[in-house]
Amino acid sequence: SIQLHPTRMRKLSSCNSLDLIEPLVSPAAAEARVLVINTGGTIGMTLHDNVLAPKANAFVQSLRKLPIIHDELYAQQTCLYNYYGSDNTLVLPLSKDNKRIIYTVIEYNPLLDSSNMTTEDWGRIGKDIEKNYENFDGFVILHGTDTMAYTASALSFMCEHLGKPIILTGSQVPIYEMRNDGRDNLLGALLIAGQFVIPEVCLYFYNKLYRGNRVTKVDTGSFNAFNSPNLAPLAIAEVDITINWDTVWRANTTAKFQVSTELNRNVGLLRLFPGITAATVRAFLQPPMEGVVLETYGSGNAPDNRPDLLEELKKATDSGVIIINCTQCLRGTVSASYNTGKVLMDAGLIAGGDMTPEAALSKLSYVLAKKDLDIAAKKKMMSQNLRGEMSADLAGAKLNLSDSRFIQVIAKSLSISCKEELEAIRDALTPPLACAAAKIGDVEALEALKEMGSNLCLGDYDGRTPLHIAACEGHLNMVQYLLINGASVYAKDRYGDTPLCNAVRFRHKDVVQLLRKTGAHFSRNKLEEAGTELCSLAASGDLEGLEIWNVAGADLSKPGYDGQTAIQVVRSRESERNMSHSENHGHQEGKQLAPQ
Ligand code: ASN
Repeated sequence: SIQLHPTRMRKLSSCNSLDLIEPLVSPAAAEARVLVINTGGTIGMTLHDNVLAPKANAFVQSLRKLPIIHDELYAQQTCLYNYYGSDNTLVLPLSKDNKRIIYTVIEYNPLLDSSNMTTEDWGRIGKDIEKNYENFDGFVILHGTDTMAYTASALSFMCEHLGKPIILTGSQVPIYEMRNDGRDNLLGALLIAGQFVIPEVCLYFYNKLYRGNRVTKVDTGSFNAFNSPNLAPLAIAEVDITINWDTVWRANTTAKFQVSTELNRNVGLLRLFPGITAATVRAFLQPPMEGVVLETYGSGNAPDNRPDLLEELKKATDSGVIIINCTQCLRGTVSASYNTGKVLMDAGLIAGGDMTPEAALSKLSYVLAKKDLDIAAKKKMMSQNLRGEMSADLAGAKLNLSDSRFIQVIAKSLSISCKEELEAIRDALTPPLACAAAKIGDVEALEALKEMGSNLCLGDYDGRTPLHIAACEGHLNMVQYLLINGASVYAKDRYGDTPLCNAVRFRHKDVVQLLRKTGAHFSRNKLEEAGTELCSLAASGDLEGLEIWNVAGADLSKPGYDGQTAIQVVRSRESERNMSHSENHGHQEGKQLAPQ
């Protein structure tokens, strides 16, 4: 039999194509939802007068006809259009991991060649994600390649406390052409956004997933158009999709997701070149300029025999302009190795580490817009690593797996010595060990596992993460520890349960509150289903149960399957109780039920 979410199953009765249902739909295929925001770019362009320009209202229709991108039979069988109330919701064929990715496409008007993108457009994308955050597991932004690295960088800063994947992609050749890279890019982005909780703004192109604020466009004519010179890809999609979990950026707060659309536009990029005049530099640094990325030579160098030039830079930083020193080289970092670099530090520039100019510029724009910070705080923020946009100065503090006694002992007993095998053992062993530590609330043990280089967000064989376990057990400080060490509130176990579901089930109100504060929420389906569960709690007079659901975000006035709400059930129970009370001449005490 087909197994759909019960809500959609029920709605099948209102669907005409009921007779189409056959056991073709894989049983127990979990569904994930992805929102696709189409902003434009080559992927949806056609030729007009021999040049490419965006074509409106054509994209979804053409996707619908591509069987690798849309499974029409499944859509019919499961009444997809009926349920989502629009025909811009499509579904991928079943993934290798038995997942169905349902995606809804919204199209901007006008669609833009990305050369036309502005900071307002970034804000619009951010707001749309924020508005739809709770209804989707991940987001795919279709975007032109020309300024995609800027948008990806900007969104990475604007999206504060992000817990779900946001993946930008596009193509070099329109999806309407026979040979194109758009189909593969879209498909890869959807599969990753729907199946992996990578809480980052990413860019997916030519089989690779990159951190969005690390990329730059390097090729106008190759399908392999992007490069992330200073950070290895987060994932590679070849025969399998391999996620490099050690590189994935992890949450370190218990704050809720929000998008900051305030951006300061008085920023600029200035590239040094031999013979640049002081007048050029002075003109560039005039008010209203507030922040500049200076693209310097090599490891952050500038002429040290040009006092006129250095004087202009110093005057500007003294008057409060923030100047970031980034290298013109594609790869590498600025460092204090030469006198020609030191003179820039003396002139008040801030080292930009290995940030791309795109990342440095959008970070300036984001930081300078923070009205509640003074200039010193803004400068400090600019030199800090906010979203993985720059490499931390490890100063020899690299984790060394072979230092770990525990893994060494196991490796020895299994006659294993090479690094890859050691890592494989670590990865196989630590998720269940971390879960065991979470079960008994042993934060120290988790700390030790973390020091071993283990990722505390990985799930065990059932996809249950330490956060799930700690939520079940009600270990509040353990939950707190995990959240600030990268655990995801959106992790789902094999039964589709999140830590929030677990905390509600085992009635740990304080844990529910903390998870909610961090942005945890029930899925739309779960909230729709909740009515019946709430009514049954109400019918058994379980007020504590009702309260915990309420704290978790459920709506107590949501009707159950028979149209009654939990509140109505409580009331009718109460009046029944009163009646039997008076029938029994007030001699019998009923169960405590009256809501306070
Ligand atoms: N000009 C196009 C754009 O950025 C280039 C592309 O998408 N490949 O919108």
